[in-house]
Amino acid sequence: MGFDVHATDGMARRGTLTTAHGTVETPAFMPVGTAGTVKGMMPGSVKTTGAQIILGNTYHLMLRPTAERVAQLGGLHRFMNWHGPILTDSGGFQVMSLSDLRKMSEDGVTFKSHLDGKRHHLTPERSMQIQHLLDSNVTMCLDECTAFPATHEVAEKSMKLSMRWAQRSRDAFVERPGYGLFGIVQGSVYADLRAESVKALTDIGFDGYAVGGLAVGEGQQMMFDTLDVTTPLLPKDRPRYLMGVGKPSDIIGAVRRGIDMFDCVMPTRSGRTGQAFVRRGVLNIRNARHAHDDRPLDEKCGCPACRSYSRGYLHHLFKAGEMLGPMLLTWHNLSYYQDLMADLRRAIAQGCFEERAAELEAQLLLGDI
Ligand code: PRF
Ligand code: ZN
Repeated sequence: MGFDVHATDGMARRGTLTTAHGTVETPAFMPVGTAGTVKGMMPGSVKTTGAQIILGNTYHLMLRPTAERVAQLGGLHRFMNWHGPILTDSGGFQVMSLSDLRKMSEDGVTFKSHLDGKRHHLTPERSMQIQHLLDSNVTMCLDECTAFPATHEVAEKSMKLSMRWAQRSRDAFVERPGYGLFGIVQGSVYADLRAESVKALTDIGFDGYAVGGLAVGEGQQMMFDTLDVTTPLLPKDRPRYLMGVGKPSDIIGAVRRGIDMFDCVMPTRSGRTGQAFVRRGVLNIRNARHAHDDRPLDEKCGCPACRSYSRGYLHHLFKAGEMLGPMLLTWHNLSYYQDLMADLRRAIAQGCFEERAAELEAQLLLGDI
């Protein structure tokens, strides 16, 4: 797997990630396709928004339809008809947030499926095997996302377990051209633990480095402060991925601090409930003030929801419980996120990142009219 940095502006980087299924321009946003689908979107439509890579989940796919079934049906790309790059999360984070009766041990995590209550055991080795069966281009190490808040002692123990699992993940990962394995930095909000985690991972050596354990309730300022003591320690020639982030302002602030990749359910999940991201912030299309509004969601957006439909119509779809409403808002929100990333990439390439970032941040604070 290749990664080239084409331009830098301050700490912000403009790069290209090369995989067996195509290239990804960074900074990049990965739409979440948890269960083998970006909810409410056909893969061709996801591509139309500008997405070049999507995220899949070990946890969901191992439970249903199982990794072996996906492999038998030609791998995740063919199974879901997305032929571009795919990154998969390793499962640990989703086990902690979704499953019942979790039990951590040195070996791995035992849990009961949220679907049928069946017991499963996930180890670093099994997570590598599952992501291999899925044919994931970017495999993530199995880690433990330390809950927030955590004492220094608890965060240290948790980070050290994740580092031992990172070594086991590295040992079990089957290398292939155009495929890669990312390590995940943990250590909660403690600078010394983050530094120790970076050292442990860079000693092992990975194709990319994720920052995990953030966006778990610490707030934007503490997340930025933690990035400030983490990204400067990461190798400059490898991609950096901030897991599960975030709001548009989180993304702008993290790109400013040297992050190259993001994923978040926010544009898809909030689209399904009627929340739309627009240049001046967020709006809820279910609000009565939109009922008689003939304007598009966002004048500056070229997506189908904005090109062909009024806010009044989208409001009607949500009030009537029509499935086209969530579909159109998902399409719009993903387009918005991809437009934002393209805007940031252009600004970095042109050497005007700070000016553009400040403009975008100011616009977000205006509020929708
Ligand atoms: N680890 C993994 N996946 C994640 C996280 C993590 O820490 C987060 C934290 N925001 C989101 N997704 N493996
Ligand atoms: Zn739109």
